[in-house]
Amino acid sequence: MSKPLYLKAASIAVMFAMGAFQAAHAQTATAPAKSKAKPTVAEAERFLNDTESKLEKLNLDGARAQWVAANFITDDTEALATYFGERQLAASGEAALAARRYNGLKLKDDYARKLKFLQLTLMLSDPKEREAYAAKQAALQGAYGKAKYCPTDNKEGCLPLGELEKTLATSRDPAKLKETWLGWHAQSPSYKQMYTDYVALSNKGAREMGFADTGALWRSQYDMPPEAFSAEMERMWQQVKPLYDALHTYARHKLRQAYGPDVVPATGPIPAHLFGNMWSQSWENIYPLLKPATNAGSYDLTKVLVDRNTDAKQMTQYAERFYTSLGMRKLPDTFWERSLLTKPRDREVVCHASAWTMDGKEDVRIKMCIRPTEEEFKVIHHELGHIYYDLAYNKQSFLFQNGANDGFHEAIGDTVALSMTPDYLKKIGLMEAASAGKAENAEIGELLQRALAKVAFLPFAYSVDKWRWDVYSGKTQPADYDKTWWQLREQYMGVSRPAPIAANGFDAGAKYHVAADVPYARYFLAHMLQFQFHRALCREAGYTGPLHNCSIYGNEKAGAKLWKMLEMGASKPWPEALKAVSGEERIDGSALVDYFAPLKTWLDAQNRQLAAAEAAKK
Ligand code: X8Z
Ligand code: ZN
Repeated sequence: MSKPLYLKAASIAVMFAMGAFQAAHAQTATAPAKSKAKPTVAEAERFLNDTESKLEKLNLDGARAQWVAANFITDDTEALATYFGERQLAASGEAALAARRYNGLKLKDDYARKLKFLQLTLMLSDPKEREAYAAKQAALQGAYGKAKYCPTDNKEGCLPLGELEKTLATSRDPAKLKETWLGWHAQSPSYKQMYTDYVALSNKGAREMGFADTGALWRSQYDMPPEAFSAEMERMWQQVKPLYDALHTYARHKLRQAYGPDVVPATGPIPAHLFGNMWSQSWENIYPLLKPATNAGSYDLTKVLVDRNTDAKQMTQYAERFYTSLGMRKLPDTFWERSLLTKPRDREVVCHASAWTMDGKEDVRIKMCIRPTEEEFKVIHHELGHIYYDLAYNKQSFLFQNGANDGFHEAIGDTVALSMTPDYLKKIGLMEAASAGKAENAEIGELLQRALAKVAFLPFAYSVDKWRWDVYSGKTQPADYDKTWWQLREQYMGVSRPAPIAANGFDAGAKYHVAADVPYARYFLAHMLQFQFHRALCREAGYTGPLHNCSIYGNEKAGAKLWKMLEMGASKPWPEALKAVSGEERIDGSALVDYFAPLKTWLDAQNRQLAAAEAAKK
């Protein structure tokens, strides 16, 4: 059930339990079903049309149940989400089995694609197991959404994740940071057993469908064999790794200056609580500690938003205006009526930002506890990327109402946010016309800030699913969850746990996407794709300068090109969608590397100087 496909939640996700659905590209499972007469093409087409309408209807019910459960966490809404989740799982499993009968028929491309999609799902034939699976999934969502850390002195009461994240972002007291980090990570062990049981059920469902395990099902979604997908991920990681290494080395020098050698070691991994983010997945909040010494620019978008009392609706409207400047439509009225934009005071909600399409038509919404920060300003652009994708493909038939692959869905809003240059901010009145852009190192400062969000993220995004693939394959057993989680964190990110591993801990479960079982490789892909899209759209706009200064704001020609790709939805294999916008057919790290090339040169020089200065001190 509810696998918020790209946290575009509800929609198809629900029944295609893995978001596996747009795996047009995947191999279909084996084992043909028993059949009486030889099936015909006409019969297959009828089956696909009927099944599509049936699933579409169930999806709407499921989406509503999930929406309510995420907006109002109670035992009752959890039970409703479970009820509809089980029904969807039953229907999608049944459809997948029935679909097998038509494998091998020579169908028109669209129908062949739909037949494949239908078989990229879990299938649990035992109703009890289906219910248990759906119940655990709903309960895990709820448990994560409700989790709070109650400090022992309890002066401030119990703190929800949003408060803890604020401390991680703004405090520079290592003891406070560590306590906060540990406080949040002490919550997830309470649902470790539930997660473990859930993984077993999920694997059972994947195996019933003929996949080796759920991880194999996830990796089967990319128009290539699952092993080829793992190899592609590794290829891309190797492309960007030198840039990450340079950033990590620079961060170490600066963090040592800020916190001292007792807190930040000269070699080996750096403690995870010092990066300004609960998962060390984005380092943009520690930009003030890392900014170039000679950079006079000190523009702070968060401060501007706070000083002006910019509210959640206004923040969202800024994002909407970006999309309309590209020639896209305004958001439907129901978006504003039905979205959740601020954290309610009197009830529990899942605050992790998500975008939803309910009916596959106009009923689109976001759910987000917006705070007035630069980080959240970008997240709203990200969420509206999902929403505009949903709106663009709403003329496609139900099974094609999805991204070209899940990385595409995650990349659209980020692509738009890459156009938030100082010139753009000045144009929309969020930056003084006179400020920034003049200081000696202003451009390097801006690039560094971007890299702290985008480059720091890469090994995190890569390793989350590396961990999960091993969990699903059984290579990592529950007793070793934390051990392997931290091995990967150390190996890829160069960060370490701020304290020894806790007995029966569940640090991975302190991340939303693990608790909610949302695949994560999509974000890694999105970080490659958004730079490819940005480069292509800037070209379309006739821009020829350095990519980090390009903004497509107001450029309808670039907007039209993007919209053309969005409209395709999942109707064609993703390389065709990529080609439509960029002329390229491969997801690749070179656009990202190009974008940050001036920063890489600067980081290498800084690292040489800083290393020499440290050596001289000894
Ligand atoms: O989960 C999200 C979005 C919703 S799809 C807010 N993101 C990932 C995360 O927060 O871990 C966006 C970037 C990575
Ligand atoms: Zn997203």
